Amino acid sequence: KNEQAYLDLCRHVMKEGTEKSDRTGTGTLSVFGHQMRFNLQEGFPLLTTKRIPFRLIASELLWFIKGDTNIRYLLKHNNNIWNEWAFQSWVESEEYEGPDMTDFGRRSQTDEVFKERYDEQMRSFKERILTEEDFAEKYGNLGAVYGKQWRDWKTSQGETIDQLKKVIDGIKNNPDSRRHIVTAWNPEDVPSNMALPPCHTMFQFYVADGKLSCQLYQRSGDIFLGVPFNIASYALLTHLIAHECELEPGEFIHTLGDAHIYTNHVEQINKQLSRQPKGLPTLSLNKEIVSVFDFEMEDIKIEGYEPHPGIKAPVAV
Ligand code: UFP
Repeated sequence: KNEQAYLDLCRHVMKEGTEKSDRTGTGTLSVFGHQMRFNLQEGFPLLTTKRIPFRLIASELLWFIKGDTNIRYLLKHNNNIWNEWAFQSWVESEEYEGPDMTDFGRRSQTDEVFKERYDEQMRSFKERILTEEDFAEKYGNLGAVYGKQWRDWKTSQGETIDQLKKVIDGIKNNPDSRRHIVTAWNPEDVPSNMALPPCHTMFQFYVADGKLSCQLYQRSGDIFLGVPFNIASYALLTHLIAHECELEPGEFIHTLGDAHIYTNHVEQINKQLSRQPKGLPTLSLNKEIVSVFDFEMEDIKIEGYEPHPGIKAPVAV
């Protein structure tokens, strides 16, 4: 039942979406403004119509929660999802002396010879981030990304605001408040200081009947590749905060701005839609951990996840 909201979105955009060009030049089918609701009491919303790598979602979320903005933490957890952004700053730097890597994202998808060269450079980049502290300090840091805005927002007075901690304190001490908001969209940092202007721009919590719900406003959603990650990530965040606040998880409400299917994902979407959803898995958290800031990967387990196989698709760059 729970996954249906996502499958309905796919069907809706395939049927009603407008053809729209986009930044990447790929082309999309798109709608503006869509809302999905996931009842977290019915299971954990990790899609079963294709395999989603939960481990990557969890380690990325812990990285945000810790306020870390350096890919070193991710690499230590064998998570490569933010590598390209850091790699870009390295290959554009004065110190980089390897082969030309201009437009590496696109070229590595179309040019086999280039791809080999790129893979080699990326391998050595990752190795250096992991083994050389100074190098990681300089080239592993992504700047004003989610972790920074959530935990270490810079004010005009030169102070910092820990939005995540404040919102957790608020949920505990004043649950009825209508101001439980965290924003990642910092106009001052968009776009010059940012690798990618935040896609998940702000979220709000709500407490009623002993349950904690969360609503996310996502300005832009790649329905096939991005959105399934985003659903699981915010569902996990809601569980973690509910755990610390001694509340039950309620609903995750996912509100999308520009919700799009890239034209080169249409075949994959159709394949996914032809599959029968299976039962949702459940999430289990280590009861000995109290604070969300203390969770590590081994404290978070997904149980009963038996999805259909993964479906590959090109990433729009
Ligand atoms: N995107 C997502 N979810 C994310 C993320 C990116 O769907 O968490 F970081 C997609 C949306 C869009 C692209 O297709 O990445 C970002 O491009 P733009 O900034 O032009 O919206």
